[in-house]
Amino acid sequence: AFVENLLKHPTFLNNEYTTTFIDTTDELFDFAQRRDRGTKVLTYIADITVNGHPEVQGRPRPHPDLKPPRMPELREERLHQGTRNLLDDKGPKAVADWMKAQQELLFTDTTMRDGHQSLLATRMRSLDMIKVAPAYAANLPQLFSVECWGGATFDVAYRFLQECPWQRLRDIRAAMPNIMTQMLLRASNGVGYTNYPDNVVQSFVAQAATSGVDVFRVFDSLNWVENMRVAMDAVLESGKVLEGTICYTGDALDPARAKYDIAYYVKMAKEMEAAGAHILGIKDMAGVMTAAVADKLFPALKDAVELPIHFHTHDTSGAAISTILAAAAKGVDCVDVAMDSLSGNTSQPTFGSVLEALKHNSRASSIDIAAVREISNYWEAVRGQYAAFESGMQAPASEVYLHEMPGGQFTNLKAQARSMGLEDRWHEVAQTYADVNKMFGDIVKVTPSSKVVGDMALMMVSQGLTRAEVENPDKDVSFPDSVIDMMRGNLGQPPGGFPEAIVKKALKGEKPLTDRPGKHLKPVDLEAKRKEISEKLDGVEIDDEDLNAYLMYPKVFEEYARRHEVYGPVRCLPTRTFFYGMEPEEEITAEIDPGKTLEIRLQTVGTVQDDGEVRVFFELNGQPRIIRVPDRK
Ligand code: BTN
Ligand code: 3PY
Ligand code: ZN
Repeated sequence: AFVENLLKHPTFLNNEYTTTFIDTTDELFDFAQRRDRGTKVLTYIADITVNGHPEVQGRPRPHPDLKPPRMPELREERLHQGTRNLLDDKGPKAVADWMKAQQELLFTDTTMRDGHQSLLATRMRSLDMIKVAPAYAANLPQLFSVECWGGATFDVAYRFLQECPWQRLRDIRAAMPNIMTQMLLRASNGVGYTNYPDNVVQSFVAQAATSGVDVFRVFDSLNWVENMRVAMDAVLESGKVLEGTICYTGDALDPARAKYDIAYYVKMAKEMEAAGAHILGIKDMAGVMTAAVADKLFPALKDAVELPIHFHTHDTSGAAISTILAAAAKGVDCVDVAMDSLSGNTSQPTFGSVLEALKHNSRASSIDIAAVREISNYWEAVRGQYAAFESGMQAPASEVYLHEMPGGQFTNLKAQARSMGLEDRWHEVAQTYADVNKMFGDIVKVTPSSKVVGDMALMMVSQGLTRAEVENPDKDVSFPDSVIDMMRGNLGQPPGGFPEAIVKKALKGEKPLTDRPGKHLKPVDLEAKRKEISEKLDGVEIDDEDLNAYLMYPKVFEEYARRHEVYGPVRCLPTRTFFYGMEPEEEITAEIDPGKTLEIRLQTVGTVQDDGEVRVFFELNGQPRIIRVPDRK
């Protein structure tokens, strides 16, 4: 171990050592380093087997007869050229031109991002995605893109899944080299919940492009174009595809809500085109656009801009297919769908069913429906492993037109309500969410503005406060921090600003910002930050991906890195093992590097010793190993 430490030491490697180097360098004797990755992974399995995984405690378990997911057979040995080849060869403008030239409706599959974000609390692990990516490449080369990154997945990967989202991206990219990857980027909020300094946003976008993102869907949570420019310019700079995106809210045909009428969207579409977008994204995050609106909105947009249009919606109402068919009839170029077994309800509409509905239609797709079904069968088995994260939503609900919650928030807010003992008052929460929206001036509700509205609604229901009481200047109300932050202008400005009275009450007279929050944030010294986190982590090397994660989520990244030091590459474990540990006599294999496989057998779990530790007996590649873990139960 000493020699190993010596040979790895930077001073030694750089030939900068002197005769006193060994005597004065304590870390050479730090043999904790010796724990190899196999031992670390065994420590994780032992810990979960003895103590359980806190995230699945008390939740439904996967069915005992659940079969492991099996990747469909690959139909072609040589991959067909896809959109990614076009982007590489001819650039983003050529991709946009190609889209417009297609008669058939194009598709983005969202299963690996919004699908599980909206149905399984974003808990899907990388391994389950990477294993099926070759089948996408071989069997669905006509896909426009695969949305597999961004939104909430970045944070959840580090925070809850103990894995590196960048590695997920690189691995999917490598396994699916002919189809474009797509991410969701919250403009100045990056993949976080608050505005970041401009150079942090720029650095993040550049890294995402380098690590494998091809299409950036950029939106702002208040539809404030000013607040999108830094992120959009960074995408243009990277040479990747910029999907400048408008969030759809309300009912564009309702004269009582004239703020978000057709003219509003047309104006913003022109701003997206002027900002250099290659594609216009229409993001109906709650799934409230009806077919009647699509009939009017899309022709107006097509008239106003030359850009191809990419439509995203959710099926919370059960009516999303009707909107998609209307959009297709009006010339929308591409739509988002999810593989059947991870579609419907708060997720995207059902891929196979949309394909069937388009048969015999002028926009019919050349995608092989049988290939979609086979991949959906794979996802069905994957989904079964995540039973603990199912929301219990049993049916579509027209209530979405009342509350307008984004699909990705709905199940989350419901879980939050449950944890506050408010689950049986859900419909009140929904009504209050709608009231808060009106009180805030009828705003776009999407991460992070949707979280602010949700925080306020939960606070009001739990404290029994009505809208009138909150608005009453004589009643003392203590607002959630997120509300105060938004009223300060830290998420930017909605059209027309926030209502003065509520700003005044929340800020107690403090003056809000009304210009771009990023203008007030100092650029971050990136190399100083790299040094800072490296020192916190006892000198480990921080690469550019790590640095960008630290800039966005300092605490989450640091805690991930510390756990990584103890538990190693747990990403390679099967999902069942990751959440439930192992049974005595069970054997699993885990590929820790390409071609390097660990054969792990759990023999038995000992009893608790006097020191409060449990010994867990394994065989690792045939060699006996004993791992001691504390009993924390
Ligand atoms: C139809 O034929 O049913 C409606 C018109 C389709 C025209 C297609 S839609 C995708 C592509 N983008 C365009 O602007 N025109 C073509
Ligand atoms: C996200 O920002 O994570 C979303 O999915 C918004 O719809
Ligand atoms: Zn969505």
